[in-house]
Amino acid sequence: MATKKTKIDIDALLNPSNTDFRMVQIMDEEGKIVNPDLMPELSDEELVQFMTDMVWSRILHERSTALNRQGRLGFYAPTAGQEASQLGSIAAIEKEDVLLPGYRDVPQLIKHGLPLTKAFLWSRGHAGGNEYPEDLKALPPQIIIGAQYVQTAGVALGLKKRGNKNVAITYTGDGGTSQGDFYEGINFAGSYQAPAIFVIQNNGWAISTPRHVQTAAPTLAQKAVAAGIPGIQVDGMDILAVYAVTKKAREYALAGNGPVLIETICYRFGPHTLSGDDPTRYRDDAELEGWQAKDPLIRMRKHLTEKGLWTEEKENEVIEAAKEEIKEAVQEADKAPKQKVSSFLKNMFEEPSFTTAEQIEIFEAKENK
Ligand SMILES: Cc1ncc(C[n+]2csc(CCOP(=O)(O)OP(=O)(O)O)c2C)c(N)n1
Repeated sequence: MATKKTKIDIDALLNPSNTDFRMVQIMDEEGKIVNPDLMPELSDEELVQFMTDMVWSRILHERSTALNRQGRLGFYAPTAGQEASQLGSIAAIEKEDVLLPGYRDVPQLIKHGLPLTKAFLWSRGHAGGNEYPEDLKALPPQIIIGAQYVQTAGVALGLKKRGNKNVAITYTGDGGTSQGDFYEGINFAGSYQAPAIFVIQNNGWAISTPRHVQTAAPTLAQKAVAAGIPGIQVDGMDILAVYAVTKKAREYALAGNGPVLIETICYRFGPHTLSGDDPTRYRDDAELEGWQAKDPLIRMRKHLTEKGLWTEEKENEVIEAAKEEIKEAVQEADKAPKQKVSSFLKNMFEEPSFTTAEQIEIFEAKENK
């Protein structure tokens, strides 16, 4: 393991022989720029947009939690604590790039173009939540841990073969890196130099399994070595660092060098999902409080306030706009026609197989009674 005292250089880390897995950080917990050399070129408007996105996401998290408790939403996997990791990485991605999210990656999906109403329908298990706009380059969130890594290798190879100048990006958690699919995905993409960005959001826990029993490997980024691709660890509570690393990874992949594995060090403040998990049964308050002090919103707020780019009024405006947007999207979702079994079956294949066609016929006959 590299313990070099040299300055970190993201370009130097983007090398399949890289063995330096020190965490890349640009902005510390106080909002100070500690690595100015790594600071990406960003206008004031772009910096403000980062904060706006994170506040929007935190509100979406809070409202989703409340709506779930009221029985007005179904499945929800909390995102608080992971805003910098999620929104910093998606900000480095272009509209024509393909996103393959996991169940916790709904904010990225919405930023990539999924209407919020559809995200709510998906949460409710409504087939309409899986019917995507034609121009949205994304798959619905994957529930099978790690499966999206294999699919991403295939999508990225497809983009390369078609000569598209785009990447495929995917996300899994620390637990996901123990799955066979994780290794198969990064290995296959590496051997074909497929333009993929594989993000591991290491939030410390896979439900109740802590990171330290997930693997004996000191970092998850170093899993890239076996696949012959670069692996980089980044401070996942620092939106500037996540953005800078993902942007460079995208350029590296598009230059024909193949995939990159990025490990974002972050934390899930809430429960695993709202389907019965109680984190107080497996982790203590001190750990949570330690991570709350690293909150990505706090440090960005401090940074922007110091620069004269953010105020309490501005934040309140963003909060109110987000609440209004969510309220309207829920009302819209409420208007969706009642769920039909035949809709699910029709959503399965472009051309239904003989047996699926038969089932569609049976269910439609029942539904039309
Ligand atoms: C193949 C598979 N095995 C088990 C599960 C059940 N399961 C759902 S989430 C989860 C933990 C995943 O943890 P991690 O990859 O760290 O992601 P996080 O939820 O923390 O974002 C497990 C085991 C599943 N969905 N798929």
